[in-house]
Amino acid sequence: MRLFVGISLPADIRLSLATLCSGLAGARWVTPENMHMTLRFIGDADGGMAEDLDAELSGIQVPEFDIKLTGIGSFSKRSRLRAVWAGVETNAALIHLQRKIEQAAVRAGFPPEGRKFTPHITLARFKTQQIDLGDYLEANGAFSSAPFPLEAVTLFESHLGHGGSHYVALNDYPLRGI
Ligand code: 3AM
Repeated sequence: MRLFVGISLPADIRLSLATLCSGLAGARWVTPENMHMTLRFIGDADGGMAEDLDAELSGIQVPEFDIKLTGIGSFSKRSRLRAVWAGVETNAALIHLQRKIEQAAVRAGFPPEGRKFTPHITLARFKTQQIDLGDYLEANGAFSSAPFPLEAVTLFESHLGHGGSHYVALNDYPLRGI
């Protein structure tokens, strides 16, 4: 199974993100039910490793905290636009939580993630070459959400399909006080 650890977003936040999902030619927009924040992509795991990961994630002790979405960013590869996303206001508690999840993944036997953590919520993916984001950023770049509590981390299974991926929550790990 193909796994990742992430955050489910409240319905009202997903609805406000959906207002950002138009006005870019060639975009494959993420549907509101698929919107999430990835904390750690895990990739393929067999049942035993998934169980070890589940046990490690259950042991994480981090207090609940608020996050706030702000701004629009993008990822490109070899100067080709790959994704447009909503950003997250700088948040030391979120970085701390992500480190704990990284440690849990490594303890469960997965290779360390080499890439820097850039918290984001993907809104659109692209396969085409030249896309000018200028008008879109002018219209949407000032986006921000109300702060909302991050109450749990979720282990997701990702199913790749012709119509796009869909994600199934396998388990939630509530944040709690220490
Ligand atoms: O949260 P986003 O949408 O940015 O692109 C995939 C998605 O990211 C990413 O993991 C999230 C859940 O599927 N992903 C897919 N394959 C990946 C890989 N090989 C990957 N991230 C890193 N390495």
